Amino acid sequence: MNIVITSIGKDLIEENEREARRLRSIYDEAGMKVYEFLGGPGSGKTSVIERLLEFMLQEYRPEEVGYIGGDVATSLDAERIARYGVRHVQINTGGICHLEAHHIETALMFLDKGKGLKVLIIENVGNLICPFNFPLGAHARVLVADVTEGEDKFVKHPLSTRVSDIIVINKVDLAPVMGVNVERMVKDARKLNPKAPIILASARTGKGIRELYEALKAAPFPEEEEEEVIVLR
Ligand SMILES: Nc1nc2c(ncn2[C@@H]2O[C@H](COP(=O)(O)OP(=O)(O)OP(=O)(O)O)[C@@H](O)[C@H]2O)c(=O)[nH]1
Ligand SMILES: [Mg+2]
Repeated sequence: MNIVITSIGKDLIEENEREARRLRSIYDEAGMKVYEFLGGPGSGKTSVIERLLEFMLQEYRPEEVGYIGGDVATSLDAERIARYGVRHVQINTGGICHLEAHHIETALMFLDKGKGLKVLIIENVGNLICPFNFPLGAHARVLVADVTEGEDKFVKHPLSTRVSDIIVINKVDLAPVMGVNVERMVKDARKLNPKAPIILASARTGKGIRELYEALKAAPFPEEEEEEVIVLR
């Protein structure tokens, strides 16, 4: 038997979506590009961001780049990012498994209301489920999955795969040791999300990071058109 649960706190989600739309207009008015990184715990989100910063900082001054990190506890990720000299703030969510739009609004206060920022990177709490239901108004949502999580991650998390604008399959340097069929992962992701660029990457070797940076520059991506429903009476 397979029990399927089809609804989660609709009010909460709708309220967050309203707030996320408001955030998007704040970003746009400020002329700031916002990229959100999501994925399971330890998939390599911070490591990919660190590598990405090496490219970004060839184009932007450190004070033009901001980072907001979400984690249940510690400021370890923000401390890693601080080494790059960019503006940073860590949000500790306590027991909550995702960031919400109003958290970002608060965090922006600590980044001088986002003044002077050209790029803002948000790293969500390591979780492959909840964060995907709570958009933060970003111009691109980047799913970072990795080869050690198991080949079946995309099919087991179809919503996460569908709503992402860019899909990174990280740690490909470990694919041979793990005996993982990366092609199968690409095929599964492609079936669920026909549009998103799928990037094979390794934050360890630097593979795919330039490609990711180029893909981010193309954001924002056209919204998925709502399917028109015609009711015949
Ligand atoms: N071999 C290899 N290791 C990697 C790669 N990317 C990240 N790692 C390692 O994976 C571990 C987790 O990386 P993080 O960047 O902290 O992962 P994260 O997704 O930010 O983790 P949370 O924020 O805790 O969810 C670290 O030990 C990294 O050094 C990669 O491409 N290849
Ligand atoms: Mg991290």
